[in-house]
Amino acid sequence: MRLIAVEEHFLPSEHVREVMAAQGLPPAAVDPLADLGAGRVAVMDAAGIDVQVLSVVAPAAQEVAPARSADLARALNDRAAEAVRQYPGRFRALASLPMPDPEAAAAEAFRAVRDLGFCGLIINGHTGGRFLDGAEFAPVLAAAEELGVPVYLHPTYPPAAVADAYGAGLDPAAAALLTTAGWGWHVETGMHVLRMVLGGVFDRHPLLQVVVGHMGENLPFSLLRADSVLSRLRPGHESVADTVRSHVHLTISGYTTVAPLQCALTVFGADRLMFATDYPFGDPAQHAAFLETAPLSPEDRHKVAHTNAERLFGI
Ligand code: GRE
Ligand code: ZN
Repeated sequence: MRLIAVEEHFLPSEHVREVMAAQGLPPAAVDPLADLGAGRVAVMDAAGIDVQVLSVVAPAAQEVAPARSADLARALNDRAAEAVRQYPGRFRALASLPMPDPEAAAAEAFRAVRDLGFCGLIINGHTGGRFLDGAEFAPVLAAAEELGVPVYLHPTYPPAAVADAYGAGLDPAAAALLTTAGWGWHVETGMHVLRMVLGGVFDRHPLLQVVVGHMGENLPFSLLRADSVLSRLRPGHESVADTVRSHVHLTISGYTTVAPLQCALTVFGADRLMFATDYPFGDPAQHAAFLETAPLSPEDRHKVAHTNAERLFGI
């Protein structure tokens, strides 16, 4: 069975310092992130993964000065394009965008998709505390619509006020993990999607399709509760739950247990769920084994493994 993994990260070693400067320290997995060559392909082969859709690790080009972000995003995208050329058929890529300069971000989206053949865009959460319902980001979302490619909405490090509030009084290491991969990233990304609905993003951008990882960033579990509270804010509109389910796709990245999978399938359906491993933070072999043994019909297993990604990303 063809296997396409759609949230697979990289970070060229020459950009580690600049990309991770906002966090004060580089991510632990620098070596596998930097490898876009034979080592990465060997990991894919060992797990039975045919295609990795590459993206730069968060926050990519979103935490640098606006004047620098466009050059940084271009350099990161050029490196991904080189890997795709070197391993045709094994790699595709999502464009990193200079979100601090939204007009430049829209221009880079056009360059990456039209000139470099990228199959989607990735946006790492908020940009300087601003979310995608902000009017200044309309050119980027309009570019995604015009190009016909999805936007992968990936978690990023929380705004300082959020990290301070939820980290206060905790051991610094515990605070850092609780507000990121241990919980905070995921609720923030689910909330970002709901902000987009309430802020009218999908009314203004009816063709926009968004992908979120981590088995839906808590949306499958909480969508109907949110719907019952929030839909009354939008009388005369499609319900919040239906809006989310017609604009948002999920990936399993980082999740290899059955209960959340069943919740995602029940609430979103098998046509909106895709395989991803969050490499190198997730274990590709473990994710592949999970998909192989998960309680899915043969038809749904094919949808999650490759058919949905082929259709959405044009792979
Ligand atoms: C991710 O990209 O989702 C990620 C990281 C770092 C640690 C864990 C994780 O970038 O899931
Ligand atoms: Zn990730």
